[in-house]
Amino acid sequence: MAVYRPNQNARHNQALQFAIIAHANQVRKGNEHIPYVYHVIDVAEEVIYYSGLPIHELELAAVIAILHDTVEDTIVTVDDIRDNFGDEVAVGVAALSKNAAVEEASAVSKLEQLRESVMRVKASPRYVWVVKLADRVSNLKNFPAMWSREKIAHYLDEAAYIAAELGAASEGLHARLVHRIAEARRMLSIKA
Ligand SMILES: [Mn+2]
Repeated sequence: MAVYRPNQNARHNQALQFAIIAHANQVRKGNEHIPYVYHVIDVAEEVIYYSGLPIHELELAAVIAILHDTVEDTIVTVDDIRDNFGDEVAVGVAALSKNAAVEEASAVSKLEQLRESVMRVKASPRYVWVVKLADRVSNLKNFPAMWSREKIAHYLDEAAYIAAELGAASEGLHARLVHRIAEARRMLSIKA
């Protein structure tokens, strides 16, 4: 069976350099000592180690993982991604970026925003689903210090919804996510 070797993959390395530059001035929420790009590398590693995708889809998923927050969080546009990485990657990153129009319509509740974002991922190939699962696995590793118990509990409910809706794309990442949710809920109940 072919093994995915990121260090020998030109597009993977190009994506890393692109993300490092795009997120250069950004730090993790609630932990300003951690450069933001650490998160997207973690998401790509979750995809590579646990998604179980065949190698071609795995390469696409890893590249999309590395770039998944560039459009939402930086000045990079979907057209920039398309010019540098092609249409499949651009469409994947677009599906994983918050829809600004939906977000700005204040009538749209957080729950509807989540449903809309999961729906967009569901309409995409499964190599996009696995990035959404891996993103949430990564985000459950540490919570920003300023988050309240209620906020964390709500975030875990959202994660459970994502696991239920998208888990079919990867047994490995579904298991990772379900495990993280259970662990975090247990920690929350201990802190109470
Ligand atoms: Mn992310």
